Amino acid sequence: MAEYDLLVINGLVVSAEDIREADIGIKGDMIAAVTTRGGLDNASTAKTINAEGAYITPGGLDAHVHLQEPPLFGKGSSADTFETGSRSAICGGTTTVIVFAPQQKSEDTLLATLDATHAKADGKCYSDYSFHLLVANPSENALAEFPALRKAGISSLKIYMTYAALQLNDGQILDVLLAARQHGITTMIHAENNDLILWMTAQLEKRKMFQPKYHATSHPAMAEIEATYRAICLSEFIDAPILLVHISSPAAAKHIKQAQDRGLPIHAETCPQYLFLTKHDLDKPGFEGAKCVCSPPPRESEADHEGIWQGLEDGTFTVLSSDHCPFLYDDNQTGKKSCIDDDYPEGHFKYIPNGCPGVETRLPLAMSAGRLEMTKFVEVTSTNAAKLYGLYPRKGAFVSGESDADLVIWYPEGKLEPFGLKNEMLHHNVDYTPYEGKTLNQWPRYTILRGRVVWDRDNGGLVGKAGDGQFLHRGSSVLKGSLSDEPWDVRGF
Ligand code: DUC
Ligand code: ZN
Ligand code: ZN
Repeated sequence: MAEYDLLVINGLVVSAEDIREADIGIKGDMIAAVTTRGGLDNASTAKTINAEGAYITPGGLDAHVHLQEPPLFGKGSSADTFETGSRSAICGGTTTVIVFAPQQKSEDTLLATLDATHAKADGKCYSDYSFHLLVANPSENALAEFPALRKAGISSLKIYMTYAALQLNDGQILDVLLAARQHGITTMIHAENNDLILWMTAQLEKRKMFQPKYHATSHPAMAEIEATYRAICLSEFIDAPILLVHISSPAAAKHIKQAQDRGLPIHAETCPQYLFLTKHDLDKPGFEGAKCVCSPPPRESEADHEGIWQGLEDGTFTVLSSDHCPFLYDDNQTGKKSCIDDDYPEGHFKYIPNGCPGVETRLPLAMSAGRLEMTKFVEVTSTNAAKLYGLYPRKGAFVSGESDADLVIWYPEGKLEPFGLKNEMLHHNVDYTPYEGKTLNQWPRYTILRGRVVWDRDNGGLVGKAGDGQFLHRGSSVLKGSLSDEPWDVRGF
């Protein structure tokens, strides 16, 4: 029997720390050896991929993905199932997705939500996967389930400061932060000021301004700035680590950086829509702008993009996730057009389902932009998410004997002709991409999931299968957590 199942030789192996000319030996699901170039020349193997001149990065870890969700943000429901969304992920180099398991406000339990989400995903996924619990009702019973969630391999949850169906008040946020701190859970926070959004929406309605572009007007940067700062204050008060999701505004990022510089456990996420889209994309002819409606919305201009890139470069942003939140465009029941009815024959921005697809395009867009150092690219698209969400070094790394053999092999520089992105090239179940026509010069040549080639762009494309993906039981974050080991105590104030 061969020593290795697969060798990947002659590549440039990139980790979050360095780039090395190295050869990789894979046995079963795992990385079994990483040697200097030529170090595996005499090894026996079932198969070899010669990656001459190509970067090899750890499989992408997309920690912000919505699949098979019921209506939460307006009337729309997810266009992607666990099957189609995870299929799209691997075709774009993402081997692990962490998907939301949404509790409804009417529900008093999180464990039932977790079970129901397992039932949707079981046996269906092309990529590995886990869940963040989305807590809409932090009742006593729900909070008491946190230890059981940890036992079930869940170490993160998301809460919202906006949306009627999901919003928690500040007292409820404190309850969640305290319980999360006690049980080593990371709290992800959607930070926008709900009242400011409602007030701006009323101003626009008075003036009969209903077009998709007014979604951006109704969600101004100030709503994000205020709520981000408030979330940081609440986190500091409890001494509980948080991750601020989908940050779009450089001014909000400044609050985050200041908090980080003070040593607080504040982590942050941004997304490609805040690097490649602006609010002008919501002002396309007719209803087309609805394709780019998401919250927070893309901001003003390239100066905002620049601020976000800088936040990635200087470490303000821990992760670059997709916030893949897929809705069909041309569908008036579950999609973007569900906001068109007799009252609003041309639609109303406040009823447009919030979200854009992007799980497949996240890595190619960031790679093609060529803006990040390769080590930084790996850090923010894979390694840091693995560290924060309790999957390191199984994911996000090439540690022999410890890491799963999840790899992306890119095209050697100059080997892929630049091309215009078309939705028909993608593998999601959505009838558009917000990045239609964008010129890309990179795409994964191969995606390898636990040692098996699942995407072979030049030879069959998608070669993985539904069911290849496994549920990942997650442990604790290894990034900065609570500053004190002592329990939070009211007598400390
Ligand atoms: N928040 C998300 O994280 N995704 C889609 C909509 C939203 O508000
Ligand atoms: Zn959100
Ligand atoms: Zn989201």
